[in-house]
Amino acid sequence: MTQPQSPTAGLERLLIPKIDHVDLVTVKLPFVAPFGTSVYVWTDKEAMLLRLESGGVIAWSECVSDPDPFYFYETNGTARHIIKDFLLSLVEPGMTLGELDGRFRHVRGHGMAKATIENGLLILIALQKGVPLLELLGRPARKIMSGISIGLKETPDKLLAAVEQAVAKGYHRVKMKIKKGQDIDWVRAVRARFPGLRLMVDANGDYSLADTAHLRKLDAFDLTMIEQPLSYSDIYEHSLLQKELRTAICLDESIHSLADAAAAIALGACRIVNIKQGRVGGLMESMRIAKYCADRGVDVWSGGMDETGIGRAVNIHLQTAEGFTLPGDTSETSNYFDEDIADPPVVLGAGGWIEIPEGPGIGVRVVPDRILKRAIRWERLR
Ligand code: OSB
Ligand code: MG
Repeated sequence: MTQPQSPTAGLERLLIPKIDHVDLVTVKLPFVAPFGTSVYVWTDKEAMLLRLESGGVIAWSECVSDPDPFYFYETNGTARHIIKDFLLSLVEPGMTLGELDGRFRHVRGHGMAKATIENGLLILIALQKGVPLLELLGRPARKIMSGISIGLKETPDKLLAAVEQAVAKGYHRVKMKIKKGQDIDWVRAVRARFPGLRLMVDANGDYSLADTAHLRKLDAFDLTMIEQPLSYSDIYEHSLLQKELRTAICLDESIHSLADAAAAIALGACRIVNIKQGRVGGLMESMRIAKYCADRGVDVWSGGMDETGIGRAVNIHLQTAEGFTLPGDTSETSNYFDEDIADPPVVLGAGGWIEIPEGPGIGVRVVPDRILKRAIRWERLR
């Protein structure tokens, strides 16, 4: 039997160019409205950006961590520390991305920090070759499905209004956040108003196994999935819960690597996987997970971290990879920002589809004036 081709074999052979300058630039962008989960409410996006300069070519990548550890253990502070003090010195010109991947494995965890560098290098190499990122990834261009994540609202009416607006725009699916005490009745209200809508919920780990009977009530609403109902760090208890639910469980927070995804699938802890490229350590591990899932009939979609236009574009390119079968958390830029740091913004086209930004690299242009306007910290590392 021949070994199935790894989806990242070609990428692992790419050579790292000489890097002339490395900067970390933190920008702060106000959200158009607060974004609430069961854990925390964010009112702005504080994004740490990596700027790589090589032979006059400039590549930007985005670290998807928040300033706080309320979604994930990594923060902008830990990512800065790991990038500055451990990862950057491992990057040497002339070595392959596969070798770098091997070196990065000596640093335990901290996938968001690793992804920032790996993605930055991939974008840089794509720019230097003059090809779109997806072409470097070996993927054909295609339109991407859209999806919106609606945060917790103060009243059911406000939730219904937000869903109404999303449906009117043509989003392919709607995700609503839930938490204990703000779940069954709220989902029932949305489902009653939008019977045919592709609808899912995300609990961000708010429940425990003691809530099994309560969560089973969600089976009545024909949801495409329930995302991360139990603890952010659990896989095993999700396997017990999945046996009690008709609705598919999707894991988000619990999946940090291909090994985690394999364990979750083997245990029957989920039937769907949310891949956030940053949480799993970058584009290459994302492609490995997506292929692994595709080979086993497990659906995969791209999550989002309410990224600026840089991270948003990376997620769009990633979704051309094999295995991304479901609409992700890829919404219009205007869902989060009045003015982003990159152009053009993401907009839904006809039928709710999203076009891949054209041109070399991620296809969006980082606007220097907007970076300067939004920067709260600028640090030259090399
Ligand atoms: O749980 O998927 C999540 C945003 C921040 C942290 C965690 C999550 C989210 C989202 C929004 O749901 C996704 C997006 O629109 O980018
Ligand atoms: Mg989630």
